[in-house]
Amino acid sequence: MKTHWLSRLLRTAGLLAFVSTLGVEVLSAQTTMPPIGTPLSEPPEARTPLVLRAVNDPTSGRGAFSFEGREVPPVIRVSPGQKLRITYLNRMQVSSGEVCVDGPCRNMTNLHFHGLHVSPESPQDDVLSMMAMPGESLHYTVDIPLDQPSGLYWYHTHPHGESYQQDLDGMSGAIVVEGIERYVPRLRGLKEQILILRDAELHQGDEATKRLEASVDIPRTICGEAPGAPGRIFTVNGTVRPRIAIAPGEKQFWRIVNASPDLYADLMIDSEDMTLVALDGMPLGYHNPDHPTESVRHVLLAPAGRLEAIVTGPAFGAKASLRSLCVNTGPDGDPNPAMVIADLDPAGRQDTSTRSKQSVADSQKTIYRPLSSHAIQELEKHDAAFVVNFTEDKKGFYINDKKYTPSDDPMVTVKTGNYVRWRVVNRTHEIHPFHIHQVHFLVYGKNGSLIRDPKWMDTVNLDPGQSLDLLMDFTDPIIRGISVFHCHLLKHEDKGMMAKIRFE
Ligand SMILES: [Cu+2]
Repeated sequence: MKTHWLSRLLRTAGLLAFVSTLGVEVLSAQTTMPPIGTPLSEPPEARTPLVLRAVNDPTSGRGAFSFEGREVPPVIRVSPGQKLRITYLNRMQVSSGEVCVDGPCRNMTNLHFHGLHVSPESPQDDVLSMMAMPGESLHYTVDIPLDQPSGLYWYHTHPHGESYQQDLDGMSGAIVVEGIERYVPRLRGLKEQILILRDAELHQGDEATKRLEASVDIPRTICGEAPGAPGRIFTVNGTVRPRIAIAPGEKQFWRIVNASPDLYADLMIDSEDMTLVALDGMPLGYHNPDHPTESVRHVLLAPAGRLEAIVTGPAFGAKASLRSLCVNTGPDGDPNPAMVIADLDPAGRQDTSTRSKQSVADSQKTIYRPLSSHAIQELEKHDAAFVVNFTEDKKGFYINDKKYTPSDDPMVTVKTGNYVRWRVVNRTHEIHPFHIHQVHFLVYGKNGSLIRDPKWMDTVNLDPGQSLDLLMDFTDPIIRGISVFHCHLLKHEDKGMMAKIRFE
């Protein structure tokens, strides 16, 4: 987990190599991180078509997305039924200064559109055959279906063996599929805040780390069973602990993506419950038209998870923060302490220009896909059609005793057109988030018992020893071809906790 000394050495070496090849791609150096308490910055927005570059930051050597000349990944806004066109240029260095699981990173890259119900074949959400080496380019044309649930999705790179480092470096961004106001009309006119959680690395023993830990109020006592000191804290849109302007009593629509490769966020606002509107991009109302919102105290967001909720500004003088509670990652896990993520600022100045965004999707028909409890009961009568076992040992991470390699055949073949029951079992001593590309699933059973309030997700956490029963939505005939499911702790994915699935 900790940055290896070799990594730092190679990073420096890579930087020198890059300096000697300057002129290939002109870059502006990434500015240093803004101080604590800086107002939340809003990422730039992009609409299709767009050009995204993968580059190495000239100062740190880290991988980064460059958009319109700045190293700030855009929020991509699309409407259901649109084609998302992205030209993705790999302008990273040939020799990397960073270390991936099998040695120096090769700086190969591609894009995954996490949560979108689109084809896994080129030129769409294909992370297997689409791969750009430095100097190469990829051209994505992704058909967003008309019935894509309106909500928050995200894009990130997905080259097997290098996903972790690129994601940790911040090669990710949010995607908004517009039209969620159709499910919850009172969202219209609310100020929207998009919060992208990424990581700042801690290096134990140095003064800067002590200051960073103190600045986000990490308790001195160890939480959970994982040994050692924490290796990360969260940033929001690139800042440690920003202030978010929200007037007393004001309602805002917060859309939060956990883009960290391995930190969990158990999110809570200390002054109030949040009104949950969507999880993992799926509006609650999409399957449950009678209950489009739900009051929640805290929500666990595994790496890759998203939460969309209405938040109310605290009274003047009241202190309120968005914080993550301690997550017990298990005895073999990594420390995931409680920390403050952002402060709510009732006196903050607001930019009112971003309120009430109108989109084509507002006038589209609202699609509902309720699944009756009778239908669910019928599906529950059958045994699981497929069982995913997560295991690990000192040599690697496995699904059903198999360590992934790119030349693998699919581990499982499914016929599209049906809901199918799967079971996922965690046979390790640490937590793992299960994710499958292109598909949402209903998490309806835990350790053999029914969950009272099942939720549709695309990434779900499993505690050590736990089994979850999932109703996989394989009904969409668009999803044909070979795709993957994996642990979304990306270091585990890089080390083999992934498998292929063939959709027929
Ligand atoms: Cu894992």
